[in-house]
Amino acid sequence: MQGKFLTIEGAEGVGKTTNIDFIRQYLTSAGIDFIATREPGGTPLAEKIRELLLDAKQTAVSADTELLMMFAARAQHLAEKILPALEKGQWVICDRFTDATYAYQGGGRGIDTQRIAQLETWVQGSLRPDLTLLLDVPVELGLERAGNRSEPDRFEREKIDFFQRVRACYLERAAQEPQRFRVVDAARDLIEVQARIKQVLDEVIGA
Ligand code: T5A
Repeated sequence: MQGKFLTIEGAEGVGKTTNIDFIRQYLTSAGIDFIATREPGGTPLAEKIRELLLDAKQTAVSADTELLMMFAARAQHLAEKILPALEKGQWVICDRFTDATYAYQGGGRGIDTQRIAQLETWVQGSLRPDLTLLLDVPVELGLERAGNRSEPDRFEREKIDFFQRVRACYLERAAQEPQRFRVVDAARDLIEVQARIKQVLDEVIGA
């Protein structure tokens, strides 16, 4: 049986890493065989592409270069890790996937959605996530949470209106595909956020 493909999305500092730890614990205790991975990255080559993409010293990256590097990393990640796991029946929990490309390179950088869709079909064929958890917080709160951690990477150096466009694009995609997306109000206390995530996972396991 093919495993399930779950992606976790949201703008900066929404709590993906924190809540993926919770999802790992939940799936382990439910006896589900899974791998957890991330984008950009997830394999040695794709992690090298990630380093280049996030490097704050790379100040002259064109939007198209950024887009193609995201999909280059994704093609490797799919071939080497995601597809083999799904074929073995494992669940794949992925911290960001192609919705992030629509949100950041499409909404944020202004690249035409049709061009992203062409690359999506080329690289993924018909593969789409079974379920996408969109963690949503007001941009200011997300940046404040992210800012408390480490030096800003190349994306985190963007201005607030870039992240407003990213968030708007995510919410628009969620509204367009309500069967696939579950939007979680991640501005709430962690305990409430995780109760909602548990509800969603119970629903998926029960399905
Ligand atoms: N990107 C990626 C693209 O542009 N296109 C693409 O196609 C893809 C795949 C790297 C960058 O790549 C871009 C987008 C990104 O800019 P990333 O590393 O996943 O991707 O990006 P980040 O958003 O920077 O991920 P982070 O790991 O930095 O943030 P998280 O995981 O969302 O947040 P987390 O869990 O570290 O939480 C931040 C802080 O908030 C606290 C946590 O304890 C932590 O201190 N927190 C809460 N506090 C109070 N209440 C809650 N409910 C809380 N939840 C978390």
